[in-house]
Amino acid sequence: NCRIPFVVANWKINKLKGQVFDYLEKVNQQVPDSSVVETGIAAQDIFLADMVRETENSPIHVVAENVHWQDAGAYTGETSPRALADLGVTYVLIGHFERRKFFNETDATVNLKVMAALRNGLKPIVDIDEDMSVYTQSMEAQPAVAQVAAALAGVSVDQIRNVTIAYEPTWAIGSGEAASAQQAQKAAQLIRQTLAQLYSPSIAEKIRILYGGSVDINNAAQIMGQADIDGVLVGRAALDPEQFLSLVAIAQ
Ligand code: G2H
Repeated sequence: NCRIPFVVANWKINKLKGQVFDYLEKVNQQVPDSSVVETGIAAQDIFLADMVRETENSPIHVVAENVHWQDAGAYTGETSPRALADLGVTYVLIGHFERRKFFNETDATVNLKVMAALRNGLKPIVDIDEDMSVYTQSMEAQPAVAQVAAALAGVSVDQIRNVTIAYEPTWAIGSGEAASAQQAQKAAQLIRQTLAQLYSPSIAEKIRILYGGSVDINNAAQIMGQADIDGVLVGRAALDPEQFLSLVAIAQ
């Protein structure tokens, strides 16, 4: 396929300032050009300005972990998509499972945030959970495909090429128990079929689908080897710069 692999580290809220600089210094010049593998690091807002500056001469993309749905206004404590784009942030995670679980993120707010990101030139990485009702009954991986349509409501054919989907089965997040490569592939295939219905098969072929949930250097090759999986969103294993570089090497 024509999709460029994409490896995204998600630091969540686990780094301190000194560690941010140290990590970037270690990985900045070690990642391949974005035409080979795209790389991104998602971090807390407080680090994004430093990260944009530090990665100026590196192919690494700076990724925000969340964004507000209004461009500006009286929304104390939120982060404006316009300000993120202005800062030089490229991508933004939207609707991560932890946002949905701990911060009342809903399909409706996810959709508002996706639209806000696209309107401001940020590229959303939209997280899709597992449909737990199916999983608990059958142990069959089944992405919450309704979340795909809900998240993308109003996203035009022109805009959809800037969207990445990340399938993250709830039970695999931070648990040390990743989906099997087959489960991940089946879920990604279902998501791609949903995208084909929403847009067209040829458009669906161009949209990247990542897998996330306990990815590490031992399971990444198998997972990324699947036909419909175009990369990984990695939490714990990507806290270490060497491991991040190993994951990027696996994606090549
Ligand atoms: C899932 C993932 C990164 P981890 O949240 O988004 O984290 O790799 O630690 O399961």
